[in-house]
Amino acid sequence: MQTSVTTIERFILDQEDRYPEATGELSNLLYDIALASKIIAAAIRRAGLVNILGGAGHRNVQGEDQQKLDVLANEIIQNSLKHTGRVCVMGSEEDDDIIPVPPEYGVGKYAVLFDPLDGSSNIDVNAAVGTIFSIYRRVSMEGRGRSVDVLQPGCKQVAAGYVMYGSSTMLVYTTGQGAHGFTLDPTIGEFLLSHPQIVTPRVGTYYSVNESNFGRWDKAMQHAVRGLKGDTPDGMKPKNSRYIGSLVADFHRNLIAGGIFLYPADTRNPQGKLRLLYEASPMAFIAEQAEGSATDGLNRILDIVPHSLHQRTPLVIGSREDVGFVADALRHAASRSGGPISQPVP
Ligand code: FDP
Repeated sequence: MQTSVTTIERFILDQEDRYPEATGELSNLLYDIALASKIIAAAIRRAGLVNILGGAGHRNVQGEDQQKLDVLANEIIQNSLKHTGRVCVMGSEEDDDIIPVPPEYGVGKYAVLFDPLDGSSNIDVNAAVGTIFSIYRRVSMEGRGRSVDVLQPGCKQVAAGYVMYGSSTMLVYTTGQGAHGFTLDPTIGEFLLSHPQIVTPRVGTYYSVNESNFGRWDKAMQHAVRGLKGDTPDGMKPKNSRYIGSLVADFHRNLIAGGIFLYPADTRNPQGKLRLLYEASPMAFIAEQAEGSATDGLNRILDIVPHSLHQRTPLVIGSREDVGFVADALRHAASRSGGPISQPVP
């Protein structure tokens, strides 16, 4: 039996020690989120038993059916954060507007955004789902938090992470000092350091995309994806296809094994499907910290300045050379046609 392990608490505190000016607030906030994710993990494990699967009977702001676990996970995270005095405002993929901290609680210097249960269409089939979070330092000078505190480009994130509820529960986070992964040991209820300083391969093995949308992409994107499969003269060594349809699970596999995940714009989703603030930006921060990269096809995700809370973006993320290959293919196509890039096929 191993007698020396690194818990997430110890790891976060060790990292904080490198910054003598740190107050410990961010560390505690990360720990609050880790605790919330353990409660969500426990709820997911019990889901099949306590019959809480299925739609909760109303639609969320994206027009999607809400699953009961989405609602539960959303509540769990908000309840774990609102009373701490560390947060000034929250934003959730499940809520239309920013979520103020209730007046009876104090506010702190951080704005937290989260997708409480991403990939929720997978819940009923027992496939992996996840929680994604993103933390910004507030920019408003006083009072309670406002929209301006959450509408910040991804490069301003102070921390981001995700929790994957799979065959085991894993938490991966970054504060800008590399990306680190922890696995929940259910016997002691602690996240233990299992993947320190993750570095994703420069060239990946996998490509992950919903290819049933192929006919809805523009020609340039079609060419790029064919290239990933090695089907074009300018293409790469063919990659293997893997697509779960759960961003956290698809991203995590590619992060560890190497690969590229794409959710391009298409005729049904002209701005892309995924949300900039809840999905793309936090994943992009982690990808870059693991030496990968993330674009909307051409532009760095972390540089996009959001104009609305639920803004969507195309996303191309993963191994650096693969993401670069797609950008090159899109640029070439644009220069050949002389037209704009990434316009969906009419
Ligand atoms: P879901 O709709 O199940 O919540 O943005 C949500 C998301 O899942 C991502 O997790 C996933 O990568 C993507 O949508 C899957 O979309 P498609 O079903 O259109 O492939």
